[in-house]
Amino acid sequence: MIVIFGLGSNLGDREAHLRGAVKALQGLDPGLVLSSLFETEPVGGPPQGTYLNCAVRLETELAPLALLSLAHRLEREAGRVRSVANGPRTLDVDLLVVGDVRRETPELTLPHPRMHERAFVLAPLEEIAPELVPDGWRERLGGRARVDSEVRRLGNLVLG
Ligand code: PH2
Ligand code: MG
Ligand code: MG
Repeated sequence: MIVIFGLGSNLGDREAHLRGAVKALQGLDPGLVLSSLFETEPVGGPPQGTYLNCAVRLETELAPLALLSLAHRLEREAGRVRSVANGPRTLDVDLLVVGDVRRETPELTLPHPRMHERAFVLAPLEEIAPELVPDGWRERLGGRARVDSEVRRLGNLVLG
């Protein structure tokens, strides 16, 4: 199944945290597709530094809850400490889409319920999986002046 993860970091060596997560996910699918890197203004939460965000697309048959555990493990490995909601974090790994799976359970809702509201998710998603961005959502990326003030494309994450 096609799986999409959204990745974000706004604490410490942001690129290194994202790089570590992408490399670990390459273990699941060496053919993983990585979006550009975006610098984005924080949405919600307390005042905090800007984020680096990107998204990956990969192919795997792992079940949704196994993918969620993997996401949490990667966050722990990056030293993430959970304190305030939407607060600063070394690494955030969000499971956005797992094939055609639709589910709504306390531990996991798919597709991610707020992904269509967030330019920091939509901009990378549009690059790696445009077929998953319905036309109605694409309008959010159309108003360039507004979107450019929230997300700025930096180029590629260097995996080294
Ligand atoms: N993640 C959040 C809350 N706010 N803002 C930006 N720009 N990027 C994020 O990844 C992000 C956020 C909660 O996960
Ligand atoms: Mg998130
Ligand atoms: Mg998260």
